[in-house]
Parts: sequence; C-alpha cells; structure tokens
Amino acid sequence: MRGILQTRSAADSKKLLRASAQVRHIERRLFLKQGLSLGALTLLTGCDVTDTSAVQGVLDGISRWNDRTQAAIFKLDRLMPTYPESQAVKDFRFNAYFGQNQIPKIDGDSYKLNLSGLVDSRKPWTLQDLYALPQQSQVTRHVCVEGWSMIGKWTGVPFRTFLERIGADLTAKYVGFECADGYYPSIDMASALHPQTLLTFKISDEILAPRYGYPLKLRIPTKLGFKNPKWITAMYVTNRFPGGFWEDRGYNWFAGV
Ligand SMILES: Nc1nc2c(c(=O)[nH]1)N[C@H]1C(S)=C(S)[C@@H](COP(=O)(O)O)O[C@H]1N2
Ligand SMILES: [Mo]
Repeated sequence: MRGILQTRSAADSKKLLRASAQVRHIERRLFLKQGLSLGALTLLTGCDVTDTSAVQGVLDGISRWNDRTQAAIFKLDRLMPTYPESQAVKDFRFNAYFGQNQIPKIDGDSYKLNLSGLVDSRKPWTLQDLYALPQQSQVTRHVCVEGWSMIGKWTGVPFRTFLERIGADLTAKYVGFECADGYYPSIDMASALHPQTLLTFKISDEILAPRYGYPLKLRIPTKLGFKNPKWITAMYVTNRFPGGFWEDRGYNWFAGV
C-alpha cells in the first residue's frame, strides 16, 4: 500500500537537477568512450573492448542497475514542490530532438489515442472521450537535461485515473508511449501512478499549442523533461523493458526522483 502523501522539500527539486547533471555525465562518458584508448576502456569495463557487444552489455548493465536502485530508494509517492500560479511561465520554452519547423500538426477531429498491451479495453480514445475525464491543474518545475528548468501550469487527467479507466494491469512494470514524431519514451509503473503524473491537454490554461504537444502530453514532474512525451498517439502497458528514444542513445532510463 502506498504511504501517506508528504510534500517533497526543495531538496527534491535539487535532486532532479542533480539527476539531470548525472545524465549529462553518462552521456559524456558514452561519447568519451570513442576517445579513450582501448587499454583504458578495458580497465573501465573489465572486458575485451574489441568485443563491442560485451562493452555495451556492461554499460547497459550499469544503467539498468541504476534504474532498479533508484526506483527502490526514492519514495515514489512523495509530492514534488508546487508553486503559486503567478510563477508559471506563460511563454514556455520549446524543446524537441528537432527544430520548430518540424513540429507535428495533429488534427484533433480525427485524432485517436491507441492502446495496447496489458489493458482490458483497447478501444481507441477520441479527444472528446479524453476531455470528458476529471481534470486537475498543477504548477510544477520542468527540468531539462540540457541544463534549463522552467515552472509551468499544466491541466489534465491524473494518469492513474486513466490507467484505471482502461483496466490497465497496475502491477505491470512499464508504460510505453509512441508519439507522432517517432519519439518513444517509457516509464516505470510506480511513476505512472504518482499522484502528480497527469495526461495533459492544456498549458497556461490554454489547449496545448502544437509545439507543446497538441493534443496530448504526459506531464511527470518527478522525472526529467525527456520523459515527458508530447504528441502522444499510442500507449501500452508491458512487463518487457521498452527503452526509449534518448534512453537507447545512452541517457539514464529512470531519470527521476
Ligand atoms: N514527442 C516528443 N516528446 C518530447 C520531446 C521530443 O523530442 N518529442 N522532447 C522532450 C524534451 S527533451 C523536453 S525538455 C520536453 C520539452 O517540452 P516543451 O517543448 O513543452 O518545453 O519535451 C519532451 N518530450
Ligand atoms: Mo529536455
């Protein structure tokens, strides 16, 4: 059973910022790999580095161990700090793995959210269906691994409510996402069920502009920005580790507190 909710201290925000520095560090280490001498890399990984898959296996192993310990250590039901509305930035910063000229334009009228995996009902959801769910707002800090953070106000349905509605297996390990731009992050179930994890339709009280992920963005304040998918077109519940766009390129998978 989940414990009584406590508000996280400002220290938890710092932890998330630190997590972002750690991910940058892992990324640097992976890039460095190419520049290290074979001898140094052999020492580092303890395996024959001419065997690329063995090296990758060790690096993956380290990362997966980090995922498990992080999930076990952090108290996943504690709340991240929230802020007064006056602190929410209206003209929020845009980020994606591509530029503003390639933003997916989704037609809301024909939009469908597709479901698969360990769920009772795979019926696709229209925007109308989604908007009918109970909604709440939240003012939280978004932390991007690229070294910036910003407070914003998002509005949507608690992700737990949605998962319950579709009869998701809440004991499964992962929830994976597919986005209109080919992005595909995944999160652990405990973080999916966190009370501040929202499936959002709005930012700054307005329907998400295309650049912010129209029509659907997952807002998950306990995790770094890259774990917050925009332009979501499909999601699935699974026990098989799904990886992710940046995660498969060396970013730490858990990436949160
Ligand atoms: N589909 C999709 N979602 C995405 C990304 C992306 O490239 N594609 N980038 C992530 C990153 S790194 C960040 S920081 C945030 C940026 O969200 P914003 O543009 O609303 O600030 O979106 C996240 N979600
Ligand atoms: Mo980011």
